[in-house]
Amino acid sequence: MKKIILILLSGLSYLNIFSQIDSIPIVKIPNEQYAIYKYDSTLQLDILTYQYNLWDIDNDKHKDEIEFISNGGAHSYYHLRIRLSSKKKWIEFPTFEIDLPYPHKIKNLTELGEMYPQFVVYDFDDDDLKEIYLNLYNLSSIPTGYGLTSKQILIDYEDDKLNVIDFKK
Ligand SMILES: [Ca+2]
Ligand SMILES: [Ca+2]
Repeated sequence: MKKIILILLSGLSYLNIFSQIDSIPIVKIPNEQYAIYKYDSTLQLDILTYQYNLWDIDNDKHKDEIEFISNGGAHSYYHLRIRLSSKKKWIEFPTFEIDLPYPHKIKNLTELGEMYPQFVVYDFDDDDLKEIYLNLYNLSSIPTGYGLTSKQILIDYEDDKLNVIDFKK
């Protein structure tokens, strides 16, 4: 009888532990107001995606869409894609990966060397148009095919297209 009571009690405390775990608040997603989950049929997972519709990169007075899509891994990193309002077509940058896809506001260029942000939208060349700066996370290699020599890059809209160039101070 004693044994049965003990088993019952331990069962109850087991349940109790679970109800406590249940009540622990889930860790908040950073920059939550820009985050959505999108189902990826290849990975068969809901994938965290950051959607920004805040800046006019192609200077047509309409905001452009900038997305960072998670790889779904334990340490998530996110690749970039952009849809300019003037083009209506997604431009994919599958090899441009960062792990902190949150826009970092800077007041001047020296902050880039002090804070090491990964994603900044700013007018870097004083032409009254904003460029996209990325400090790529890619661990082992610089993405090929763009003529890059650095992981600090600028995506600059010029001559009716997005140009990817090395970031130079
Ligand atoms: Ca635009
Ligand atoms: Ca500019």
